[in-house]
Order: sequence, then structure tokens, then C-alpha cells
Amino acid sequence: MSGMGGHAGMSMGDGQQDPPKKRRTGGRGGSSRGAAGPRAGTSSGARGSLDVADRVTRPQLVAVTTSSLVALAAALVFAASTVNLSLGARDVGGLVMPPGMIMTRDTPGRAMQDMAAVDPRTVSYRAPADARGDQPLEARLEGGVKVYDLEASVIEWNILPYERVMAYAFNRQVPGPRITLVEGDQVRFNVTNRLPFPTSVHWHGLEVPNQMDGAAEVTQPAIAPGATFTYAFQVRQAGTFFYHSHADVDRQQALGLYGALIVAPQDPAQAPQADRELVVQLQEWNEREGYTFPAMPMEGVMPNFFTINGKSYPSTESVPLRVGQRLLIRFIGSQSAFIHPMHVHGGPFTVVATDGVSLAGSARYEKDTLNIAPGERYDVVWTAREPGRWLLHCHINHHTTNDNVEEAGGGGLMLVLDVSP
Ligand SMILES: [Cu+2]
Repeated sequence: MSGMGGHAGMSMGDGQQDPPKKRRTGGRGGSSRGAAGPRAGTSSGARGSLDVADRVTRPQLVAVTTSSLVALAAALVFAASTVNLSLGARDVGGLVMPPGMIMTRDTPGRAMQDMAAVDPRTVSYRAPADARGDQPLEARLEGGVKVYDLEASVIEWNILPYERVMAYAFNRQVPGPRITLVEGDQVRFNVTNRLPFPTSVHWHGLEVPNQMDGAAEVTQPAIAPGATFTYAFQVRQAGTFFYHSHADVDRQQALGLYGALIVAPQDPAQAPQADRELVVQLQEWNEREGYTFPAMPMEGVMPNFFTINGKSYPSTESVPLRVGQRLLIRFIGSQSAFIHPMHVHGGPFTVVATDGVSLAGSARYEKDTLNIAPGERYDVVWTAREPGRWLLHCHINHHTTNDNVEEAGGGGLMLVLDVSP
């Protein structure tokens, strides 16, 4: 168009006088059309006809507006029928969801927060690769009361030398430290919350005053980040118990907020007779692409790692025994989601207590496989009959693999009872 305008200007202007210069002048005229245009009648005539062509008619305007509105409405209807328009960045901003997880359009933001990966930015401590959980925690005596300090935080934890998870942990270990008490003890637990969200602690199986029961939003407000709550009570039972988070529990306990609480009877003769003890605390893990997700029933996502006392076989502890020795095994259903039929090779064991209640002699029974459901505890006594490496393992065979792979004869929920002659 500018070329045409330039030529039109040239023919009416200086064209006749000097043809050789015409191109140059015309060139300039074309580039400064604003000045040349108004003087050139033909040029302004051409513009007038263009304006007429550009003029929008009312039917055109109506047609374009209507089709735009229809397209906008269709897009909204399509979006509303395929995605959840009620979710906002405030609900899901920064969340990493498990790969393969099935999410429908009515999955609420709160549910997504519950199932999302541990945020790596919240990790405040990286445990040494060979660190062990379930370490004894010593009490501080204050006026006859046994005082314990528990602190919850987000840590990195090795379940295998090559497999590091992000965990929620008491006192920077998975499981949390072992509390050993005697029936009748007065105890005080100062629980400090170093997690970036509220938590609480429940004393599973213990008879405590209701306000000490630790059920967040039911018996107490959850402990805010940075705050400390003190639980104080007298221990009136003896047996195998455990403690665990009771706030957002399907996420927090599944990610490691639990620990053993063993209470010895006042009369040692009432304790199960054994030469050695083994505490077995179970846990499932969802570890995918470097992210740790809480192990809970999620559509499309199953746990792929399993631990006894915070380690997967072959990193689980081996238990040295001699032929004839009796091993007291305290199974604790500290896992969150699945049932584990725990089996011991080399002969049956005797169940001597269930859920912290000692069984009378006539009620004791023999088993070699025991279903350990979440929350349950079983005390069993196993006698080493023959020398050798005897396995203790879950009999859901997938639970004795590490990310579906067997190494050194198994994985996950498995350990060796190493009996020498
Ligand atoms: Cu299992």
C-alpha cells in the first residue's frame, strides 16, 4: 500500500520535470507519506474507499459478539465439566501429587494436601545414613516424675543405604525414641512442635485422663508450630504400647510420627520370661521420583517400600541368639494402612499378650504367622531350636521387596534371627 501511495504521489507531483530523479523523490515521498498524502488528490481518494470497506456494519458486530459469547460460554461449560474450578492456588499451590494417582475433578484441595509429597523445603535435619530409630530415651527425674522431651520435625532418613526418604520424626529418628517405663510411674512429656503444621501425641492403649489423650480438636487444640504442650499422667498398665501423632494422623503417622512405649510390670515375675527382646515396628512408604508420599490407600498408588524399625531388609537388624534361648518379640502395628501377616521360620511362637494385656497361661496359644493390623500389639515368645539364619518376615510377599526388587533374598519387612549353636 505504501508503494502504491508513493507512486500516486509521484505522478501528480514532480514526475514531469525530472524523470531520473523521480524514483529518488518518489522514494522519499513514499517514506514520508504523512506530508505528501494530503497534497495528492488521488492518494486521499484511495484512502476514502478503504475507510468505507473497513466500516463495521451492525449485523457484523452482532454476529462477532454473539459468536464470542457462545465460545466463552462453551469454554466455561467444558472446563467446569472436566476440572475442579473451586480449587485455587491457595489450596494446591506447590503441591506435588503422586505420579499415577487417580484424581477426579471433585478431589478437594484438602485431600490433595493430605496426599501430597513431603515438601523438601521443610526438611530441617538430614540424619546420617546409618542412623537407627527406636533409640532409648532417658528420663529426667523432677520431683519423682519422669520427664521426657519429644520434638517433632521434618527430616531426611535412610531406609536403605541408597534410599533416602523425607519423614516426619520424633527426636530426629524413625521410629521415634523408645520410652521404657515401669507400671505406676508418674510421667511428663514435653512435646515441642518443630513441624510447619499443627500436631499432637496420642498414648496408644494407655488409660490416661481424657485431656491427656492427645486427640487433636477432640480433647485438645493441636500443638501449633513452635509451641510446646505437656502431657502428664500416671502409667497404670504394663505391656507393649506406642505413641503417635493424632493430628492429620493418616498423613503424620504414616510419615513416621510414632514410637514404642514399653511398660514393665511392678512385679518382674509378671513379665514374660525371655532371654532377649526384639521390638518390631512396621511402616509402609511411598517413595517416587525422589519424593516421599504418605503411605495410605490412594487410587493408583501403592506403597513401594516397607520398614521394620525404620529400615528395610537387608538394612534391618539381625538378632543374635543361641540355641535354647527365648526371644520376646513385641510386634507393634505402628503402620498406617495395611495388615502384615508376620511369619517366623524355624517353628511356632507362643502369644503371651495382646494389645498390652497379658494372657493367662490357659489363654496363651501357638502360632507361626500372626496378622498385625494397624494399632495392634502382640507379645510372642519364640525359642531358638536349631542353629542357623531364621527369617522373620511379612507373608504378603510384595512387602518383602524394595520397590518390587528382591535383594539378598528379600527386602522390606524381613529380618534375620541369627542362631548360633
Ligand atoms: Cu506385609
